[in-house]
Amino acid sequence: MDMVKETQENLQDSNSADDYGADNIQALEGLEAVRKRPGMYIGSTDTKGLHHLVWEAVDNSIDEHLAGYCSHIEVIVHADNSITVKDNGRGIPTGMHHKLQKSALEVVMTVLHAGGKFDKNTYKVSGGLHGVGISCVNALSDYLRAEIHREGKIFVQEFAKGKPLGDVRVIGESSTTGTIITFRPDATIFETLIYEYELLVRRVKELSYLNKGLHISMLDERTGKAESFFSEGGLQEFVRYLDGAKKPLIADPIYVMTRRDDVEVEVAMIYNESYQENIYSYVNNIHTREGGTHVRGFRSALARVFKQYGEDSGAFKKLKEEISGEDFREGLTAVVSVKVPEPQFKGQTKGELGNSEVTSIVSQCVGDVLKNFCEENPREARRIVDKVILAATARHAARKAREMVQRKNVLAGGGLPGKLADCSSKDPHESEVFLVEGDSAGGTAKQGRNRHIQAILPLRGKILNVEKAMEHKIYENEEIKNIFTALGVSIEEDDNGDRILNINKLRYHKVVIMTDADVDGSHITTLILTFFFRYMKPLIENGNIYIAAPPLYLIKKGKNERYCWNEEERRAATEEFGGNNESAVKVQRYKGLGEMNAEQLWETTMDPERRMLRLVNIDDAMEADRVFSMLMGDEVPPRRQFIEENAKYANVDA
Ligand code: 0RA
Repeated sequence: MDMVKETQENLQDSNSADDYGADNIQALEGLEAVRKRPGMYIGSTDTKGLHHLVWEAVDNSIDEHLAGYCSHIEVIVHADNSITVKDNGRGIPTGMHHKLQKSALEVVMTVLHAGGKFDKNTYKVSGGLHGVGISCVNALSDYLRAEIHREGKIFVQEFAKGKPLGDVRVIGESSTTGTIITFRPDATIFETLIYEYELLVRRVKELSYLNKGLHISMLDERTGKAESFFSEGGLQEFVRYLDGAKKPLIADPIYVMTRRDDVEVEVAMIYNESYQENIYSYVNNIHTREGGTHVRGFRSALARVFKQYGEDSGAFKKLKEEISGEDFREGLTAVVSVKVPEPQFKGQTKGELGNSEVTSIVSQCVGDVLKNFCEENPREARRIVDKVILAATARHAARKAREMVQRKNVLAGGGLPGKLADCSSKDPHESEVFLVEGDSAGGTAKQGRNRHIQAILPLRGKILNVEKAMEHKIYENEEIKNIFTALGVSIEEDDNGDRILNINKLRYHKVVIMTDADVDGSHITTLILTFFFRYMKPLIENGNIYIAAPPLYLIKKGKNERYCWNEEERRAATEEFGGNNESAVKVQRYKGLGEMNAEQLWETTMDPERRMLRLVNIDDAMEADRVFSMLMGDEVPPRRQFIEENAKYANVDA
């Protein structure tokens, strides 16, 4: 809170409305460039790019919140899929920009990268795809309206494809301040114009945890759905939410909120009784999938402080095995969020923070708080180091089990699992393996497949409950061993004793999970995804894991036949085939893969030319992991609530 106040004072004496002038605006570039190569600015023109427009607009309002001037943001999806983002900040300045002979508002809206730089105390994102500015949204919208409440007036300016339709005009008086941006994405640019409510809500909720004290609400006028979010505890509430129903090892999250140099560090962490490590990291509110220097600093503080405590308290006398960094992270759920003035993003997907100065800053800040925690909570600290000892012991047991399984496999000729129907190609680039629920659907898939490039591995029933199982048990499980050997991946250890997945010999670049399109099937998908999330994360990160999408309906009338994947398609097909005689149309509802014959399964679900596959990203897997823990966890109330909620949906769609 101190930080916000300080920011406000700075702003008031250095950045009054009058101050905001030509000097602060640089980098002139035409919006035509954005329309010509939209992908360069917003990543893509598919659904992801479409949603990116919303985040670009919301980011501006969040910057205003970070500067200390905005407490409420509202996102509205209108019936025609246009979007309004509204905030109660200071309002974009509307005064004349002398050098450019335009209003500041028009400059912000029509000049690339002009929006930022007015305030050195906020954390703008320069790298990556974020922070390209509201002018990009304008360029890619066939209509945009900016309404500003400021200085007692309401100002409006409208645009089409980035070009002003007129000057800023005053349309009335106002007793508040704020910015209301409404835009309609350009149909000639985007492949789809349909906004996904769930996707928007997921990020809005995340943003509310990452920016405590900020109210963000969502309204979908297409359906009337509305939700609003507000987090008082910020990351402390976020880790509790992420931890779901797992049994906590300590009563409250350990919480760090400090600022060193220009870097703001916020961390919340909790230990639970599971064996999993979940660290989520953010830089300037952007999720850093691959971590980076902030996560490195966090990990080093964790190992340093608890190692010291384990030694000083005598707990490590029990220790028979050498200890590794990851032993300190078993059962840990943490969120590491930093705000950095000039972040550098690295890595293939720019999902890794590169700023080297951040490592020691985070390490120091977190280290100080952890030392304090140990001094003030010796019993909880002891529980944590005892768990570290267990983790080291279990890791050694798991290594033995793994080595044993691998040795046995070598002795048995190192062959592939008997249940695997392999493909004839040996080129992983073109090869795919389908993990199919049940032997009977496996049989159908075997008949239907393209045997040159498609392999089938049937999985029996529910694979091992990975939540409860100790790791060494995992390697003794038949189905899981089959997955490891069929895929050709193995778990090894690096120089620090930390486990790494060796994927050099991955035999298929596409791994497709294929289950029934019913509630059971979706549970099994969750289970398998959770397994991949926990034991084969690099495959998810590399984009190797897919989910098959079998159709839900077959609509028939006479010779006309059409597969449908959702209600909308079903309605359209029924109308199209039936005209005013819809009763002549036959609707067949598919629930199981077993209801299709080999040819149907091929043409709807397996044929690379016609099928739909959903690429699994790490967020899907994260969510699967959370849902799974909730279903399998020991604590009953959230699980019951979850099942009841989902049973409702199950009935509706049956
Ligand atoms: C430039 C300067 C000032 C505020 C903003 C931009 C601003 C931009 C957006 C975009 C969405 N919401 C926004 N709210 C504010 C500060 C001008 C002043 O000193 O009053």
